[in-house]
This record gives sequence, C-alpha cells and structure tokens, in this order.
Amino acid sequence: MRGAPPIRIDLVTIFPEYFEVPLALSLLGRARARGLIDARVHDLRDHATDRHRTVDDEPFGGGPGMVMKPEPWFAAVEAIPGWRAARRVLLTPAGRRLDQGLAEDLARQAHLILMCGRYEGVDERVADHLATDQVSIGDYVLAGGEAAALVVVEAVARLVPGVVGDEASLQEESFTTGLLDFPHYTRPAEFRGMGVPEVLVSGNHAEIERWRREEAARRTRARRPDLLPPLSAG
Ligand code: JF5
Repeated sequence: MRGAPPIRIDLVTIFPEYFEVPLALSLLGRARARGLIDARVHDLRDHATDRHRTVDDEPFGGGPGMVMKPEPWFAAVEAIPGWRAARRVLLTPAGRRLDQGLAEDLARQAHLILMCGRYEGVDERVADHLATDQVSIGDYVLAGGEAAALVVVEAVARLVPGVVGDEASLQEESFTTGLLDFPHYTRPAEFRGMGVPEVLVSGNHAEIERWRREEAARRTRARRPDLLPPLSAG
C-alpha cells in the first residue's frame, strides 16, 4: 500500500465501458489493486434530467453537429465528493498540450477529474466555469475525449510513487533527461543477419555509457531538434 492516500481519479464520460479493460490490466490494474490509485468512472447520462438521458443539443447560431449541454456536466462533477478541490481537466484539442512536465504536475495532485467530451464539442461554459484545466494530447481530432483521458491516466499513474517498481527507470527515461531515449537491444546478438552495436557486448561500461549518451543526442538532433536548447547566434 501507498503510505500516502491513493491519488483519486474520476472519469466522466458517456462511455464508461471504454475504461474497464485498460483500468483493470497491467500497470494500472496492479496500481489500483495495491491501493495506489483510486480510479472511478461516472456515466454522464446518469446526470441528464430527461427520460431519454439527453446530453447534447443543437448549437446556438446554427451549424452542423451537436454540442454537449452544460447541465449534465455540472451535475456529474458536483456529485463527486471533493470536486471543488480537484484539478478538473477537460480533454479537448483546444487545450494546453500534454507533456511530461504537465503529467508530473498532475501526478502531484490528490484528486483529478477527467472530463471526456463527444460530439462537436462541449458548451463553452463547462470549459470556462467547471474545468480548471483544458488539456490536449496532440494536434489531431479524436471522436471523443476518452482515448485522450486514458493517455493522461497512464502518463500520470506511472509517476505516482510506488506504481513503477524501478524508480531508476523513471529517472533515466526520455523526457526526464530532456532527450530521446538511446536504442535498446537484447539477445540474440545476431538475428537474421542483424547484429547489435559491438560496444554493448564489450563489457566496457564507461564506453557503453558514452555511446548511449551520444546516441540519445544524435537521435534527438535528427528526429526532435525542437527538444534541444536553441542554438546561439555567432
Ligand atoms: C474531443 C470536442 C473533445 O479530440 C480530442 C483531443 C485531441 N487531442 N486532445 C484531445 O478530444 C476529443 C473532440 C471534440 C471535445
């Protein structure tokens, strides 16, 4: 068990089943079973007030598609104990881009509420007055916020103390160092004519460390120069 209370994560969605398997398996399933993460899923439709459990309506001003009504969102979130003190995150392509820094910030919180929109969008009053944060996982449009919320849960959960067994792997990994990871190899040393870099089987640990540092830098320069400090003039 976590000495500290578990991080509480509430997910609000019209597809609660979407989260069942990923929250039960592997790292997340183990972390929940060990009491490190208290994750709960809420059906937004339980907070609709009409017989048909309607959560969407036509946009004011016209146009294609439907907009999620504000009332079920406010009712669903306000029904969550402690909601006022929680970071209330609306997943939307219009949000702040998720990166490792934001994941670290969210992992330090006691309570997250992740709000998954569908249809063409969510009434802006939800974004302005109910959410504390709007987060995007990247510049593409999903059918709904569920997949994005799962990305946030996974990125956050593995930063919760005790969830990942080997704390050293958290320290060493890509984005904590600010560079892409170096390449990894395991047995066999030759597979279908493809070898592995000699230095890795040399037993020279100083050389191996230097090679890994250089490979990480080379890859970052080639693939993600935006991660490197800006080159100075002159
Ligand atoms: C969504 C209205 C939410 O498409 C996304 C998304 C993309 N990056 N990050 C989130 O969320 C679903 C679609 C339309 C609100």
